[in-house]
Amino acid sequence: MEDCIFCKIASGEIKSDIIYEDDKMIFFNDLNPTAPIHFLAVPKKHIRSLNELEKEDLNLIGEILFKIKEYAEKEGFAENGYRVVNNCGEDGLQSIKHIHFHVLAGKKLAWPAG
Ligand code: DGP
Repeated sequence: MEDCIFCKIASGEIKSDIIYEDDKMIFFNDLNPTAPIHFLAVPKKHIRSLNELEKEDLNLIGEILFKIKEYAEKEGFAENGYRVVNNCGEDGLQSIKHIHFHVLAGKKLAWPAG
């Protein structure tokens, strides 16, 4: 996807604060963090939003969630807990049209959202 900022981050064209990467996904710190720990977990494959998810992508999404869990354990914030958020579409306030999961941790988070 030529004009996708997250594709450009994944390809290295745009620099970001990468905290984890493999052949399928990339994790990097959010530009505008709203918690002491706030990073984005992003598949390298360009999927526009949750609405465009196909059955063939299910393993990929499962692997991303599993890697978030492993990362939380490794970094020591799994025990206190964390939040994984996907914003989808206009009402969901999705600003970047490449599916991503916000991971928030490091404080007692507020709820409800909305
Ligand atoms: P949303 O699409 O609303 O779920 O959130 C997109 C998030 O992406 C937002 O919290 C800010 C972050 N973001 C946007 N552009 C960049 C960027 O160039 N680098 C980084 N690290 N984060 C970005």
